[in-house]
Amino acid sequence: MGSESTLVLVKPDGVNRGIIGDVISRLESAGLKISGLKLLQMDSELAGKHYQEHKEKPFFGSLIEFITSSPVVAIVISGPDAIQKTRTIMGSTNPLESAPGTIRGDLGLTVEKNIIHGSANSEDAEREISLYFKEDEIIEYSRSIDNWIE
Ligand code: 3AN
Repeated sequence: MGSESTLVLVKPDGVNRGIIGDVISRLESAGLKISGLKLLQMDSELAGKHYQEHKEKPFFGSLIEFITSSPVVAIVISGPDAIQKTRTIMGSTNPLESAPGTIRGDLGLTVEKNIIHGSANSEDAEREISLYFKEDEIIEYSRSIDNWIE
């Protein structure tokens, strides 16, 4: 598969527990590349756009409240199969069901406090990246290690 990009958020629980570096390290260690990175405070408008598919869900209100409760780190992650690779490293939504070795399996607590968001598919990735990053905030570059990864 060719290189693709996905949107990762280190959620408020990850930021406040001081494990931003651990999350980033796990993604980097898997060969994925950071193409964009920022700390930001989400407001309810951005949160509503981000979670638009969950608007009708009973947990929507608490989801918005949680994601806007403190800063988050937004990251554009790139690499071969970056979307699926990131989802695999994340683990499943419920940390109790996530495999050990995944971010949520090792560090997550509940379906809400599950540390990380990663785009579900290429359509979501494109839409979500554009919510957080302007074009000139995403940087394409080569690393010498890319020869060993791609
Ligand atoms: P994922 O983040 O694994 O793709 P989604 O897209 O099904 O999961 O859900 C988006 C977010 O909504 C989850 N990361 C989680 O924080 C929250 N969420 C999902 N299901 C529930 C639930 N039953 N109760 C509370 N929050 C939930």
